[in-house]
Amino acid sequence: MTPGISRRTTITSALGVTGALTLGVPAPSGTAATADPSDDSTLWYRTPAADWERESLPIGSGALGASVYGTLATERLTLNEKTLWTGGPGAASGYDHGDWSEPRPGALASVQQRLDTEGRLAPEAVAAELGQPKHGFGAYQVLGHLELAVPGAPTAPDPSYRRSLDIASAVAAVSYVHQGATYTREFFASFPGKVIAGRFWADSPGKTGFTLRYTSPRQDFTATASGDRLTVRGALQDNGLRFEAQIRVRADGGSVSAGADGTLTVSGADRAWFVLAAGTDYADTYPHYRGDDPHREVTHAVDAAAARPYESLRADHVSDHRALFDRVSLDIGQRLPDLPTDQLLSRYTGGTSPADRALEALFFQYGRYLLISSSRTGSLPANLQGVWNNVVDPPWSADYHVNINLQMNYWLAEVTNLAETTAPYDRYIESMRAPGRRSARRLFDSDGWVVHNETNPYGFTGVHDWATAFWFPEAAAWLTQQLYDHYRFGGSLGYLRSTAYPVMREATEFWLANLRTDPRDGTLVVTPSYSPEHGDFTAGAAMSQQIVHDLFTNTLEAARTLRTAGVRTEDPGFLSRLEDALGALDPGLRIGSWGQLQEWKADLDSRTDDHRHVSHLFGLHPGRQIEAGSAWAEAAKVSLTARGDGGTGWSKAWKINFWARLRDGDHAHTMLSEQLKGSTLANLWDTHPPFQLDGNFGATSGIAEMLVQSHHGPIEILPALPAVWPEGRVRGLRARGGVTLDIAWSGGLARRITVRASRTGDLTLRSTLFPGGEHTFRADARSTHVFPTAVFSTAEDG
Ligand code: FUC
Repeated sequence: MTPGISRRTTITSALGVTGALTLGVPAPSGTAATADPSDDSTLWYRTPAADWERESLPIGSGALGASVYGTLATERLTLNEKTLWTGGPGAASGYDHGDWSEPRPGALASVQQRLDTEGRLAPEAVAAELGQPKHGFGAYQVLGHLELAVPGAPTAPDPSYRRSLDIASAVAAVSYVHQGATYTREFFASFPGKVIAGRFWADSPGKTGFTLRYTSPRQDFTATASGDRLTVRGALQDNGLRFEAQIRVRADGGSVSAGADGTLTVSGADRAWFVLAAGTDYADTYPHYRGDDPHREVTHAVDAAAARPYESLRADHVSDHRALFDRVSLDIGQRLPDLPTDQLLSRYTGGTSPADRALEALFFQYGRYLLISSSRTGSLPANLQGVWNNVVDPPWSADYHVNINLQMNYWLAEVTNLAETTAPYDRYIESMRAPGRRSARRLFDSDGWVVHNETNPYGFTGVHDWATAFWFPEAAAWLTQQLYDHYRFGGSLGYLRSTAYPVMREATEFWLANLRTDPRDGTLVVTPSYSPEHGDFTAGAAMSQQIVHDLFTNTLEAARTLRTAGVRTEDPGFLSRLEDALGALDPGLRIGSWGQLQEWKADLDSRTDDHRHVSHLFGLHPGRQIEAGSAWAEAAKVSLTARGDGGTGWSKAWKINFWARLRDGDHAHTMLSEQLKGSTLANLWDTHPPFQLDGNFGATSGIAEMLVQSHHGPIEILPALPAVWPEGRVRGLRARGGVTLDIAWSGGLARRITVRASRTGDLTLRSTLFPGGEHTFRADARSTHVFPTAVFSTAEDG
């Protein structure tokens, strides 16, 4: 943990008294000492990696990624550039965005009519009417592999061998002793430097050398070496997307030479390092999705990095990463034993040991690390595998599934103080509007924008014909939730007006045009409606209704906020149309025959159903329609209990969030431990199986939800603390309303709450700390508010 430092701060007491008092506050971002390799933010191993999926260690700068998994003799980095995708315009099999190639007049109305009369339809029957074969969707491509063959390296690791990833400084390393010398390799991906960098050195001079080579599973490139530079250029066969990577090697002492076979060799150096830049001619602009040839930018990035001292490149990287990473610290009583991470994981029981706490705290921070590394301004958002992929045909194309997965990737972003990482998400959603409008017109003959079950970087907003996963027009509405939440957390009216609201409003237009009156009860319903990947098609499934309810509620709130602020956004009729529709909307909340929250409008739920999607609880999380303690929450608990504690990695992660929202900290912790025991690989990547990163992000979000919630307005402190975390403190979590919080607790109860507000206004805290359980006060944007006042008498931090 970053130690507190003592400084003079102006604080306002719980009683409203303002005074200058001395108290411990955490060190500002970026000033913490470099992590000790044995501290609680390092993953480390005693053996080289043999398996990419289970053992590689990921580094990334958002646009670029590498997974480090070499042996002693050959260090290996699998390389990624986030936009390297087949499919889209120019794809060999043609491309139509998933929109129907021919108009289908009456097709949608006929399915709706059949649902009115028959009540339910098999997914295959609906897919036959509304689906079409998928073509040109494409897949995320590995960029290639960087192999560094080290002459004379030992074949087997010595006992001092160590492979590590320090997630606080975002540096991966390998070290070992050989014939009396200590050898070290380290790697990082720099967001400010726009390069991946690596350095090899030994503690005695002249002993560093390697031959560096680029390899690829595709045959679509040329690799040429000249001087200290290796240039890889190519174009994907499928769609002609151009890509380029350049690597430059530098050495202190010794020599660097280029081979005719496209290799670079360093020999007899004291230290040697490389920098690598890569890019493609992808652009996120409909309809062509092509921009400039990457040559200029790649050359510029690699030359600028190669011209700098390695130390300064590294220092800039570390401070850029720490400026985000260090904002949050979590202490739940962890004590890291001298155990490599794979053993820490295999010995984990979810019990009371400080080693179990160490894994949980590490897993929490790892989700933050992975988001920082895979989602930075200037490229696409984090995909199903973040940015890391080692093949040409990854599972589910390593795409953007939007029936939960992409959304889950960003659940942690605001609450764990990484709001900047949502910029690529916003831009991606924004760029989906143009093709999404086209899909709305071609499939629904409607205004608004739409996207279905999964999408790619080329605006695939239509459908395909995998019967249980092709139809989910609610995705657009769900995707806007994060944009509105970004406003709720950060409070920027400019953002709400220019970025969030236009996207929300257009998604709202779509649903205003597409809800239908249910002839059975006169409510407005989504039809056809499909509870993701589960059951039959019906009208008005719970998730469909709850998502539209969420969208309408958010859009109304946003429009009123903007109107109050004097921003003209509306034709006068829009708000009243929206209010009327929300009033007539079936809210998607029904309690069924066995006390469960119904997944469908008719009572069709089976008690023995353990499907991984728990879609009908959307209103509990990530929605805010269901309040803890209500009858709906009780019914949700019945459903969740019936679904059980199993599931895929991301499903378990979602269940952490659900139980936290139900204020059952012990059950939330049970789900966290189920995820760690059954759905986490040795490198702490979540596994569906296979590897899929949404579970990491969802688990970090779930842990944050156990500590702070603010979706209903009041800020709930420690709403779901499990018995196994009786003492602890968290620093830097965010709550809606522009609030940053530190909380210290003991005996399972909050002892001190520190609030830093970014704007002046009333805030309500809910905590056992206050008589009656609640305290409302006027937060001052320039002050730190500490509760309770009694703590003022001591300079102790915590
Ligand atoms: C959703 C899930 C699957 C998988 C896929 C990528 O469709 O139902 O389990 O996670 O996304």
